[in-house]
Amino acid sequence: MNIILLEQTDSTNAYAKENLSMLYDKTVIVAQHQTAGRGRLSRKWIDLGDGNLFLTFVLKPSDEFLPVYASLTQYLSVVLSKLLETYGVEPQIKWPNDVLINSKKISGILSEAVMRGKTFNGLVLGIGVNLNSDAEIFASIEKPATALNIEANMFIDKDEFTNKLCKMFFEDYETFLSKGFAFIREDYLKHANFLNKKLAIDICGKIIEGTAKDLTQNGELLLNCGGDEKVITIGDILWN
Ligand code: BT5
Repeated sequence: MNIILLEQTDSTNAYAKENLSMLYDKTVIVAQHQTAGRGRLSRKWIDLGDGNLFLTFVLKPSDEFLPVYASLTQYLSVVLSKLLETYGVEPQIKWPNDVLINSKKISGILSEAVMRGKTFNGLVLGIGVNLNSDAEIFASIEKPATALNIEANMFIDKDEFTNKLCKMFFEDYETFLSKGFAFIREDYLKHANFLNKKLAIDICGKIIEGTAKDLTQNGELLLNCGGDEKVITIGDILWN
């Protein structure tokens, strides 16, 4: 594993994509600051200051895209949840991969596949974790958010946290790739906060309502919509 530390960049995912051909498999990019952090669907990831983590894993596992790569974000959400637990907090996973504490978002994950024409060049798997933030700063985010220093009531050593996250991620990475979602299913479900609840899901602007019944073997959401079972592969859970 190589680590590249940047003082500032627009987005660690964008940096990784732009420099992908020069980066080895399993390179980790960490930025002290992000000026244009990205979320999904053109949303933004806000830089809450120095003590927070902005990290991208550069992954080049094969020459073709395999379906298991789609659940790497869920794998990372489980790795992060296990690490957060060592700080004495109780993380919850909101499908597919947001990590929350006390129903407030502490982390977001964004995976992007990089294609050149039809050739798969690799994945950039980005994660933002709020580690040290002032409570007042969350007003700049329109949804409930939190940071580990607030939830664990202690200063968080960012380097130590980063090293542990990378170590835990790569420890089971190859096993996850060979076994798929089944490998993390139990741990994922232990943290899931959405099962057997009535949910509204925003699927690219279309809202679907139903009860979350289970996950498929690939980590997709099984939603019961008035007796009709739907498999949801992408979308955002909206809370009422
Ligand atoms: C995500 O998108 O949650 C994925 C965020 C991934 C960020 C990392 S940082 C390193 C790497 N480089 C990047 O440029 N990105 C990745 P999404 O599910 O679309 O959620 C975005 C929403 O989360 C925003 O619209 C806000 O509501 C909320 N949000 C933004 N910044 C936040 C923060 N710092 N803490 C908690 N919530 C935040």
